[in-house]
Amino acid sequence: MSGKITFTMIKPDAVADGHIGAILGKISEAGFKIKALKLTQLTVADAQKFYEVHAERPFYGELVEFMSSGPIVAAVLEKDNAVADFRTLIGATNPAEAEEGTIRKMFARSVGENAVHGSDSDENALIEANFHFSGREIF
Ligand code: ABT
Ligand code: MG
Repeated sequence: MSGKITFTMIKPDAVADGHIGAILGKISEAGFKIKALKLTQLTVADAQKFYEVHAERPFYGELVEFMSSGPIVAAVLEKDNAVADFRTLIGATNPAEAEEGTIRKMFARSVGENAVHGSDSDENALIEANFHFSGREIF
C-alpha cells in the first residue's frame, strides 16, 4: 500500500535560476495537490540533519553547503502513489540521465545541484514534512 503524501524542496539552484513558478506549474499539471508551501532557507545544521544518511559520502560537505546556500521552496504534496509518482516526475538524480520532460532534465544544473528533492519512502515523506512544517501549516 502506498501513501498519498510526499515532501519536496525546490533547491537553491532552481530558486536562484528563477524556476519556482515553472516547477510548481509542472507539479500541479501532474495532479499533485499542495498541502503546505513556503519559501525558507536551511541552516547548515538543518541541511546536515536532513542529509545525515549521506554523512559518510564524499559529497556530503558540498551537499550541505549547497543546500544551505540560499532560499528553497518546501512543500507537502498529495496524490495517490505520491512518493513514486513524484520521483518519476522529477527524473533521475543526475539530470544528464533524466528522461525528457522531467523536472530535473528541464531545470537542474548538475547531479549536485539538481533542482528538486523528492522523498524516497512514505515513512521519510512524513518525517520530512514534519521537519519543515508545523501541524497548523499543513492543510
Ligand atoms: P534528493 O532528492 O536530494 O535526496 O536526491 P535523490 O534522492 O535523487 O538522490 P540521492 B542519492 O539521495 O542524493 C542526495 C543528494 O546528493 C547529491 N549527490 C548524490 C551528489 O552530489 N553526488 C553524487 O554522486 C550523488 C549520488 C544529489 C542530491 N542532492 N542535491 N542537491
Ligand atoms: Mg534522496
